[in-house]
Amino acid sequence: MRVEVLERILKVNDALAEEVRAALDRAGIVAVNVIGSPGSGKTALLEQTAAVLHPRVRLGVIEGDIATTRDAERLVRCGVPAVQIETRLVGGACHLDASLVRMALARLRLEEIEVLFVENVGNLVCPSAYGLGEHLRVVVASVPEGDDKPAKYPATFARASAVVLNKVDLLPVTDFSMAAFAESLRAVSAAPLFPLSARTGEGLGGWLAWVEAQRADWGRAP
Ligand SMILES: Nc1nc2c(ncn2[C@@H]2O[C@H](COP(=O)(O)OP(=O)(O)OP(=O)(O)O)[C@@H](O)[C@H]2O)c(=O)[nH]1
Ligand SMILES: [Mg+2]
Repeated sequence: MRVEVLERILKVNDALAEEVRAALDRAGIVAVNVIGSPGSGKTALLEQTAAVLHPRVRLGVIEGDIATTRDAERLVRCGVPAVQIETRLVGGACHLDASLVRMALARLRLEEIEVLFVENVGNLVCPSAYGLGEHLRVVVASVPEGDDKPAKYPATFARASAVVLNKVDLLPVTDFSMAAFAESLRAVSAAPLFPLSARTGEGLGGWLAWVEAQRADWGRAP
């Protein structure tokens, strides 16, 4: 019974996600669902991305959190149009869904956006099952979480279009093995891996080039 209910919820979500994707396609926007554990550095990555790319690449951000508007405020301070979804106002879900994203889209001027990042609620499990109408998924892992995360959360990593490994500035003070992480990722995914530090800026270049390439492939050509 519970399985049937969940399947019905996911089916309704899938239908709404198709609507969202159609609206994004009409607007020529490439949308990226950003998934990762609480504190892995998703917002920090978006801040660094905005600092270099925006407004040459016109970014927009939908922020998902259970509570607070802090992350959207951080992006607004970078000059990026950003809106916050607080799931505590609609039941406290541990992930975004397509209906929430559809509502958030109505608060953005789509004609001013080329690449839309949707930062999901910090969680490495639940967001994986809920499509948001995005074109691409990025998983943001980080060094302090340990090098075994792709092996322990395979479904999330398997659906990634790209994987960011953040906080490489902390490698010297942890027992994190880059080789072990890369090996466990390769067992479930062929997605490109971008090791970087959103704090020092080390390694950001590859990630930024990937974002620009997606804009050219999916959205309006530069
Ligand atoms: N050392 C180090 N700290 C980082 C780096 N990136 C982010 N942080 C720190 O990690 C903490 C969490 O960063 P956020 O960007 O808020 O993480 P988040 O994934 O958006 O968190 P939630 O939205 O709560 O899930 C902050 O204290 C950041 O300053 C990094 O590359 N290196
Ligand atoms: Mg955040």
